[in-house]
Amino acid sequence: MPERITFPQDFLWGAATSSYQIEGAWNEDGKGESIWDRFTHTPGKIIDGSTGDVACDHYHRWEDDLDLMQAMGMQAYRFSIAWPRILPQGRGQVNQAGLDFYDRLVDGLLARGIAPFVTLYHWDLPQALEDAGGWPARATAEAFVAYADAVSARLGDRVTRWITHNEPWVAAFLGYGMGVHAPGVQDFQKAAAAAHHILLSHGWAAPVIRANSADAQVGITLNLYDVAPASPSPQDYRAARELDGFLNRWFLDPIYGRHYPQDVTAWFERVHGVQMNFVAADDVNSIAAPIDFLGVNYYTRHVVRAPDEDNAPRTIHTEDSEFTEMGWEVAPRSLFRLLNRLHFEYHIPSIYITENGAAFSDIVSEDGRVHDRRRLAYLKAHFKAAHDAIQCGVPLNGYFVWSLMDNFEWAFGYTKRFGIIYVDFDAQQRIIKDSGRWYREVIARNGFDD
Ligand code: IFM
Repeated sequence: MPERITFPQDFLWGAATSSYQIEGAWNEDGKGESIWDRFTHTPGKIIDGSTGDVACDHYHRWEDDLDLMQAMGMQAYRFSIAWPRILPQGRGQVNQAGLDFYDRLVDGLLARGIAPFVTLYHWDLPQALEDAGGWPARATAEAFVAYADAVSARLGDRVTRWITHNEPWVAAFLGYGMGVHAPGVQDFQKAAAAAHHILLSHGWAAPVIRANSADAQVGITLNLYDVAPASPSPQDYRAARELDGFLNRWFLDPIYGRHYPQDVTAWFERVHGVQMNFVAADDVNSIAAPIDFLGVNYYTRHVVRAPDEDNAPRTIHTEDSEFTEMGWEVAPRSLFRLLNRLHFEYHIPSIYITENGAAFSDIVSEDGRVHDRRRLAYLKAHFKAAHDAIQCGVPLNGYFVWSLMDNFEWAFGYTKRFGIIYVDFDAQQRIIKDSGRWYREVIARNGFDD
């Protein structure tokens, strides 16, 4: 007999996207240049030489996309706002046409009974702000607050769920440390300063959003991992603790009022020469501004082995595990462990999974369908893990699949497909994949048979 898995009555099911990955229209209606426009227009940065200039052309096709969401029974939609559409120079003059686009989008969602979850920053920083120092400069955090003010003043009467930032670790360390994301800087001192200013801007913006949006629930989304040692050796334990500090605790601790973890600041200094001279007296209190929920982006776990030399710890691939096209291990039980850890260690009152999904290579079959069996299995296993966590008392309130549709996967261009809707980028045709069809049933039944 299959086991019936049922979620709590008010559990929200949705899907997520981000502006640069789907919108296109990179220079229309007064939009300014973003760091991702500049980065993708620079030869050699993106694996397939592609850009987000057109992407899914969602800027022009948003009504059809919302109709598709409605047909799939989506209850919530997480999308991000392109800062340079609102403030082409990053600060100063507001571009009304940019705000109008998101105003229509929000109304379109509400008219279809879909709750908007707005992310203010999903990596498309106005290039003008980057030219003035980018996230390593404190002034960018101040500019973010003015931007959050402009957006929440316009949409705050209808939008109640606000996410300040998406994955600060990625924005800071891939963008300014390793240089594989925009703006392509390789400087760990700058990356650490960027991470700090992103968190600071989050803390400063939270009360501003609340002032503009009476029923606002404000949160932040982090990319989090279950990190385990490869063996019981003290060396591997230490390496796992370091990676956990770098990826998870560096963000969770200050957000939840515990300041920056000292073992990680020491590690940063030892391994990357980072000085924490960018932290001003009251910053840790600002970062710890009360928030209503935590957004968790979960994709994989890390099994860690100590490095030979005193360098960054290494993630190893476990034999017999399944891996996605990103090379990420499929590890649903680690989602269960992570959610429990967040609940018991940080006492978080409300959690949403704001992203979870998998890249697999999809083909359109002769019957015109996309039989993405592995993605369906991935989602099912992760939904089950989330359900188990709820049984343990974890206050998980909703789940957003990444992604609503195939899109521009950053440095990988269009070579990785994460969607539950297939996109033919030449014809801009959409096909709901088998995973999307199955997801429609899950939403309708608020659960599934295991
Ligand atoms: O596509 C990204 C998204 O923008 C942020 N989280 C991870 C996804 C998959 O890499």
